Amino acid sequence: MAETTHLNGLQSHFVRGNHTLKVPMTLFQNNRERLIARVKANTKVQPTGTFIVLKGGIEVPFNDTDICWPFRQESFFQWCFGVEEPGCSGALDLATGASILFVPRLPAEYAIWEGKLHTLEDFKKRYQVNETYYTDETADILKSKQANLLLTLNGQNSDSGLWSKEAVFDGIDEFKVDNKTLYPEICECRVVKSPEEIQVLEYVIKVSSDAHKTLMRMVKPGFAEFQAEAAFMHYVYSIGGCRHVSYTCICGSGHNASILHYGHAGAPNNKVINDGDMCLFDMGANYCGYAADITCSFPANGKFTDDQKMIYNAVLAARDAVMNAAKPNVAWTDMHLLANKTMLASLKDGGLLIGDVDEMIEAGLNEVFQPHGLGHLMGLDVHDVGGYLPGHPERSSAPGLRKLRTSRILQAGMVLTIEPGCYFIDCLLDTALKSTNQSRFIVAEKLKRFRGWGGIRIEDDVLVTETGVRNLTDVPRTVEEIEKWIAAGKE
Ligand SMILES: [Mn+2]
Repeated sequence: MAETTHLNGLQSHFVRGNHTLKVPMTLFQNNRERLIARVKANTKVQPTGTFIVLKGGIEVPFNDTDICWPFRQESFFQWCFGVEEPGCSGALDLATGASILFVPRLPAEYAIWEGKLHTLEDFKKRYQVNETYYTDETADILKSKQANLLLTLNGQNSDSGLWSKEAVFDGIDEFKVDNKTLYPEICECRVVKSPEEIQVLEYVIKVSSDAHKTLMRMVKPGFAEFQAEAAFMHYVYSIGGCRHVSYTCICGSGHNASILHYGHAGAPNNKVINDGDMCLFDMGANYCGYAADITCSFPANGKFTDDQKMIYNAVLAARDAVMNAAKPNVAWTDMHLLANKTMLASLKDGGLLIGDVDEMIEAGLNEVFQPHGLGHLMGLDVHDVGGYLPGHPERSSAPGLRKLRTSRILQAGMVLTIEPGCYFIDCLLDTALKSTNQSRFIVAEKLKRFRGWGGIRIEDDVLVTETGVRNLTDVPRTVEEIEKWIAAGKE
């Protein structure tokens, strides 16, 4: 109680209520220490007089209006400082490890809209940094600390192609700036999760799993896709304190399950779910910046047909094969091919394909049925950084593999999604049937049954351990488990 008063109502951890996870600020302190140690060990930079400078996210207005999108902190800055407010920046003294947070100097009248303005001392205690100043003091403070080299962040995100926002401030031209060194090192740090980060990921993945399970029982023919989206968002916020989801909810049913990014503005989860539809729900909450990314595929009426079972089990076999084979020193590209081969072999057993599975891969048939990668790194960003960094395997040009968001060799501490899928996408099937090289594997008569059928994806979030992977996702996965779970909900 005394502490709360002393902190002026501010707390020194991230929490949303009495029942949500308390994330200690030591998580970010530990990240900063890991970064400083890595930059010192891996680069030729002289620590004395060198400061890492990071820019936090800023408010983004709706077009030309004075209303802003709900604020989401910039991920590199979040990783280092865990700061909730926009417009901040931070510096780390490479020689001493000291952390400095710069916050905007807000006019006194902002208290009318934002409530009592926090002091520099409040921010220092709230975020457990060594020093706090206003952003307009950045150059003076760094000069007073004899800074001569600033390491700023300039790098291209290998998923979006967009560039990070480099720190700039009035007076920066009085310093030497190196914007090349930092990016690969901080990305590399973000690839391997600390025990404290894993706790947050476990939490947000558990909340998201529970929301998916609740939805499986809620959905019935006649229910609309957007109601599933609404129920997920309500669950993760009210139960888990997750104000944001990590990406737009994908709530496809029937044919829509074959649209990889269904739920976008032009197709906003607005179909009514029919009896006989498969649902493909890809949804993940976000807590303290950390993402979950889970996909469940299940029959809307709770009972799989034989066709649904055949396709579902082909995808499940791919998922199980990867779950059992993934471990440190294994190449992610090999896991992708393992998943593809396992799935194609099952589709062959099911009578949809004929011929040799290795030849199917050579012909690129794997990308016809699964036109996306097996999975991706996950952390503060749902498609997390570090997928393609110097010193690691480059993107493959082979069908299927070229879609991967990373080709890395697995290492303990990575968190990834495993998300094989099988889809019946008209434009891809039309092209495949026209290609003699691909059509020779397809039983066209059997395929007709699956036109407009949709698709299946099974997506789990896993942690790479010393000996294998630990699945952090907790939802029913086999046909029997799903049918039992839904049936029990009806009783
Ligand atoms: Mn994913």
